[in-house]
Amino acid sequence: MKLFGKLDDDTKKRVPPGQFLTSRFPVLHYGPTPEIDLDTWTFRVWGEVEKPLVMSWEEFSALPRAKLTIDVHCVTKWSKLNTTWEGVSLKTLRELGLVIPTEKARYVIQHAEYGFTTNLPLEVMDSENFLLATHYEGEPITLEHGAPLRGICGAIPGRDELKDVYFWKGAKWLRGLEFSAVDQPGFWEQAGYHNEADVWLEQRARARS
Ligand SMILES: Nc1nc2c(c(=O)[nH]1)N[C@H]1C(S)=C(S)[C@@H](COP(=O)(O)O)O[C@H]1N2
Ligand SMILES: [Mo]
Repeated sequence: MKLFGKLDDDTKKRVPPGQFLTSRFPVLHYGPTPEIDLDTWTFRVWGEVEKPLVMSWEEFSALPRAKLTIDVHCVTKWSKLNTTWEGVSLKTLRELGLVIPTEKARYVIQHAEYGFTTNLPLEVMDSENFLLATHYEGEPITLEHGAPLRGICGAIPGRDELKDVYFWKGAKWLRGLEFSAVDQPGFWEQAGYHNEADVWLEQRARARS
């Protein structure tokens, strides 16, 4: 492919080692696409928080939203630059007092439909390049991409101090967040993917012991 040869230096810097660019938006997940009923849908927060939270779709969609443009990097080696999302940040949930992690909270486990989970350190979920997203490119996220709510994570160009993790660390069809004192490797992490998933360090597969 000649594609990479045409990239300017600034763009090349945004492509992590071992990745190639795509302008498509591949759909990748394990298992079937769920059916969602927004009338009975809930978003829950539990575990190491001062008080558990349950919100309806109506309540969740009334929360203040933030916009985020990130480069996303899939462990299967495709990267997509400049994807724009809208949704609710963990920072907003904290500022509104809806989520108050306890002193013991160190990790956040995203729980999705069909029991899919993925885990991140609290400080990664808390940072600017992670969002609980409801919209993609100005439109509600489509069902195959994780409607009505998914975690998203990626790289903000120029913000080298932020940790960038592979896209599997954002759960599609997200239904809740579990705060935990101990780490709990999720679905792909248990299947052999690297627990930390740093895209610049190419932490793709778990090191074999
Ligand atoms: N619920 C759920 N979320 C998931 C996955 C999954 O299997 N189930 N796969 C992850 C992986 S490996 C990737 S690369 C992204 C893909 O998101 P996309 O289909 O919108 O491109 O979703 C992530 N979130
Ligand atoms: Mo992936």
